[in-house]
Parts: sequence; structure tokens; C-alpha cells
Amino acid sequence: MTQSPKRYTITAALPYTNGPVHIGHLAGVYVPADIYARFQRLQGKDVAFVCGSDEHGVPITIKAKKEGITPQQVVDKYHAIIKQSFEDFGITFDNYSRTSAPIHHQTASQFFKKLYEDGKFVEEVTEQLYDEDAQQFLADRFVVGTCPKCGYEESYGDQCEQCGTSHNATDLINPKSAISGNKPVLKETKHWFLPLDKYESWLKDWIVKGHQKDWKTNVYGQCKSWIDDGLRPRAVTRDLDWGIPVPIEGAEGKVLYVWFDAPIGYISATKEWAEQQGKDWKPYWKAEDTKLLHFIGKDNIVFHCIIFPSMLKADGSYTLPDNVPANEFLNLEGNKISTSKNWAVWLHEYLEDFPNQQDVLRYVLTANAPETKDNDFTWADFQARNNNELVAVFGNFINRVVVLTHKYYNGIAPAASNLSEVDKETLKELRAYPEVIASSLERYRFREAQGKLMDLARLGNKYLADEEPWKSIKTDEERTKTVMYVALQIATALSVLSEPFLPFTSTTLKQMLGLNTAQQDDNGSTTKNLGWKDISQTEELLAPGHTINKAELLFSKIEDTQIQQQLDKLKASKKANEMTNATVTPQKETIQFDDFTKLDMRVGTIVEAEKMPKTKKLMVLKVDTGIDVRTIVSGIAESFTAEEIVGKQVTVLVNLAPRPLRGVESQGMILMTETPDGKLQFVNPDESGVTNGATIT
Ligand code: B3M
Ligand code: ZN
Repeated sequence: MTQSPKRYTITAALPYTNGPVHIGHLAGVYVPADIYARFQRLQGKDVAFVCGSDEHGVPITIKAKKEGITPQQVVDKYHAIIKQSFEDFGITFDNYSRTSAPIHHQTASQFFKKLYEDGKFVEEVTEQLYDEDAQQFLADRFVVGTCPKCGYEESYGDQCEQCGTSHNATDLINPKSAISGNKPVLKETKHWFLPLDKYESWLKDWIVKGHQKDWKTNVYGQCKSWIDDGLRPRAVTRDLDWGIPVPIEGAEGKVLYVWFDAPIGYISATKEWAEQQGKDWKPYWKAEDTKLLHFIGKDNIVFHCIIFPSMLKADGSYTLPDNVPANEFLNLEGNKISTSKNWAVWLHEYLEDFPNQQDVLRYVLTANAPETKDNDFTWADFQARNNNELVAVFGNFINRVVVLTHKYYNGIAPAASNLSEVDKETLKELRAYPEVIASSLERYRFREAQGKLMDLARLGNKYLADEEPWKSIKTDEERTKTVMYVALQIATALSVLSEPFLPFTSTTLKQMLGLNTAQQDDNGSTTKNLGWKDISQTEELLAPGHTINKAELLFSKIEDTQIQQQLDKLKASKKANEMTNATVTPQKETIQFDDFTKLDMRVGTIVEAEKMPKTKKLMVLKVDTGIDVRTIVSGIAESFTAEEIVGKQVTVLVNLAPRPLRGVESQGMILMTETPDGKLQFVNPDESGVTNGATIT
């Protein structure tokens, strides 16, 4: 796009409604998209910021089977939870729709039908994977196997989450049904294919040549590698019963592939919004002076840069995306965030533990955003950034400005008299910030942009610390008024420039500074609400004589106990997950009763215990077996201390041939078992007073 766009259509990936949203979703997609939408609105741009629930596809039917409810019940439940979470976190969609909505079924069906009638699909009967037990074709997440591109063994039928490649299910190596676990057979079925190979040269021009400079390297790199590998036809229909029915004759029992229908959800959401606003939706999708942007995670790049644009190109009447600033993944405490393993920080749960602290999470997720590589969220970093940056810099500066204005001037902004060189330099630096921050935002560098905002807060903090109005108030009234005047200009700038990043804080700060109402200044004239550009273009942001409101804390310190509570929560969910997902070792080969009678197992008591030097696992025990007291070496030192096991009753295999372990002869074996997280446990009689030597049969 060369000329400045007349309008912005900003889309954010439609979350699957098979679970709540977590911090990874916010960091990867929704916070950057919201920052960008808020920023463009502050520039006075015409913005359509749309999203919605992705309610079709196999993930929904798998969840429904798991919960024993219908797919519609699943999507109704999670659509409401997700929509609420986005509202709670100030994600300002102009419309958050859903793909089960009639307007979407209609839009997607029309889109498919036009391509079909224009002959853009290849209709073909091919052999697809079929589960004879489940009596069902296996596509997408109904089948797992080894990715033909990267070798990842848990790749889905339509996409590999490891390398992002999109493929056909029949490309998988060693496919296995996710329903029955069986090896699928091949069975013929008719589908309609989008011949991506026919768009390869166009994609080479549009992306490889056209977007090398302005698309992020992680996005450009993935696209180039797929195009270089050669594109193949992709089926855009499925043999499934949950989804949008294929709207043509001869397609009974088939639905649109979820990744064909979902991106069209952006168009439906825009149409729905435009209808509500009494606007025409077409300019937002069919005008050259519209900037179309897709905010997504890296696993969605192929669909948003290759498949959906090819669909738009095939239709021929749509605008193509100007940019797709995809983020990489956010990990949590060193591990991949996982819905199924409940290894996540769920947004609705965060707010229970940190009420009204949405901005803290938005801030930390932006400060650590995985913009160019996967990044890790840790609760320690969350606490540190809150306490050392938001509280100690931003909050501290604002608090001092407001408290001192009340203390010295009853809350009425003083007038400046002679501006010193430092004052002038500070105000000049302040006026540069709108452009400095905008320049980062226009290049989708949100971490960098937020860092610049914090630099402005640091500028204010440093200015006050250097000018020390709390000292000059005793000796130089006029100087103090000037310092507080400059400080109030910086605070006012922060209230406007922070809005995209810290929307809740910005509202509170504007209210504190009395800025959400037109200002009355000394000579009674009023000034309008300040916009982004006013910060650099307006001589006086907060006029002398203007009354500010009382101080309130913008941020509060997060204590170690609060962080420990979160870490304990994660530990508990990891343990619970290990318990539920513990894999059971298959049974050994059958033995005869005589084999069993050869084992002589007794109850014994550990009477002495000592860790074996220079080993991690071994402990030398003295065990009273009732027959004798003998030495037994056992690999339990990583699970127990010597002190805690002396006196413990255990089960001993006493007639095992003695064997030397690190020079110590071990005369038997203590029977142990193991928890899913690898902690050893004794197998011993309960407290029923069994004596040493009692046989175990
Ligand atoms: N529902 C999100 C995912 O792959 C997917 C995005 C659709 S955007 C059109 O997790
Ligand atoms: Zn792969």
C-alpha cells in the first residue's frame, strides 16, 4: 500500500471455542491487535476491528465427545466465556461474532458457491483415511501421525503444530485414528480441492517479491519455504457432520473445511457490524485504500498468507492483506502452554486472583511478547515488572505529581514562570514521544513501543527527582510552580499515550487529572479532549488553573505470597495432569504359579539408613527381615532422606541372590512403586501391626 489508507480492517484469529482463552492467546494475538486498533483510532482513522468464535472443525466435536454434550452446547459454553474474557481485558473489537451465526453460514456458503460456479475448484474422488471401527473418515485432528516435513510424531491430519506446515491427512506417516487408536484404511470419497499449485506463481510475486521488506521475517520465511517446496491442491470440504454444509448438489453429508470457512468469518463479522452501524461493509474488504491486517499466531501463517489470500484471489473482488504480523509462541514457566494439560494461566482465573489488574498482564505480555521468537512467561518476571516498572516508575511518578499538586496548590494546576533550559529540553523531549511511539507501532513493534512509553514515564520520574520540588517549595515558590507545571504536562501526555497499552490505567489517569471533561483554564476557555497528535502539537496540555481530582494508586505491589500461590497452582495442575495421563506399562508375559511361589517376600523394618557417598540415588540400609538384619542397597536416595525412613516397615524380597553394588553386597530388594512425577513410594503393609518376617503371599 503506497498512499495512506482510508480505512483499516483489522482481524484477530478466531479462537476455537473448545476451551477458555489463556495468556498465550493474549500475548500472541489479541493484545497486539488491540494496541494497534486503539492506536489507529487515536489517529482518527476509520477502523473495523473484528473477531469471533471459531465454532466448527474437529476440535469442537472432540471436546463434545469428551464432555458428553453436543457441539452446539460446547460452542455456546465457550463462546460466552471467551467473549467475556475479551471484554474483561479491554480488547476493543468492533464486533466479536461467531461462525455458527446464520450470517456466517450464509457468507461462507455464498463464497464457496461463487468459486464453485466460477470453476475454481477441482472436484475429485480420492482415497482418504477411514476408521472402520468408528465408521468415520479421519481428517484434521481426527488423525495423528508423523509430519512428512519435520518428523514430528503428533502432527494433525491438516497441519503440523511443530513446523506449521499444512498438508493432507494422507501425507501423514504412520497415521493413527485419534478416535479408536487404530490404523486407518483408505476409502474413496469425493471432495472439492482448491488448486493452490495454480496460485504458486502469483504467490511468488505477491509474497516472495512483494512482501520481503515489510512482512516480519518469521512470517516471510515460513511463506517462502512453503512456496519453494511447491504448493499442492488442498481439499476444502470434509466428511463431517459438524460445520457448514457444502452448498451444492452431490455434497450431502459433507461440510466446508474449517480453515476454508473460518477466515471468511472475518468478512461475516464485518458485514454483521456494518449492518448494525448502518454502514456498507464492502469498502472494508473490497477497496484499494483499505489496509487489511491479520493478527495471528505463527501456527496460522499458512492459512492467512497462502490459503485465504488464494481464496480471495480466486474470487477476484477482495482486498488482499497488507500485512500479517504473526507472533511466535509464549511458553509458561519454561513449558509449552497446553489446554489439554491445563498448563496455562486462564484469563478468567487470572482476574479472580488479580482483580482489576488487567493492565498489569497486558503490560507484562507486551513487554515479553514473542514477536520474533518464542518467549517465556514467568510469575517472577510478572511480579518484577509490576513492582519495578509499573509501581516504581509509572505509578510513583503520577502519584507524586498528583499528591504534590494537591499539597502545594489544592489540586489547582500552577502556572510556570521562567522555564529553565532543563524545563525546555524536557518539554521538547515530551513532544517527540507521539511520533517515537507511533513509529514503532506502525511497524508492529509493540514491545519497543511500550518501552518508549515507559521511557516517557522515566523522563518524568527523573525530572522530579532532579528538580526536587519538595525541597524548592521551602525556598523558591515560583520555581516549584514551574516544576509542577512541567510535571503535569508529562503526566497528561502519559494519560493519552498510554491508552493503547494500559487502557484501564489511561482512563483512571485521565479521570484523576480531570481530563475526561473539557478543561476550564484561568481565562475560562475550555480545551477539547486531547488526541494523540495534540501531545506534540499543543503548547499547553494541562492549563494553569485547571483543577485535578484526588490521587489514587494506579498500581499496587505484588507480594511473594501471591506469586507462590500461582506457582503452587501450576504445580498442582501438573501433578493432576500426570495422574490422569499416566501411561500404564503393559503387562509382562504370563508366568506359572510355581514361578510365583519361588519368590520369598517378607515384611521388614529399616533399622539403619545411610546415603552411599559419591552416588545420587543409592542408599545403604540395614533391614530387620524377622529372619536376620541384613544389608540392602536401594536406589531411593532422591526420594527420601535417611532420617525419614528409619523405622519404616517395608516389603522385602529376601531370596534374591546377593549382588555387589558399588562395592557393597546387597542381600535382597525393597519393593517400591513410583508416582507419575517420578517420586518413589514404599509398598508396605498398612498400620495393622504386622511383624517383621511375616510372609507375603
Ligand atoms: N481457530 C485458531 C487456532 O488455530 C484458529 C484460528 C482461525 S482464524 C480464521 O488455534
Ligand atoms: Zn512438521
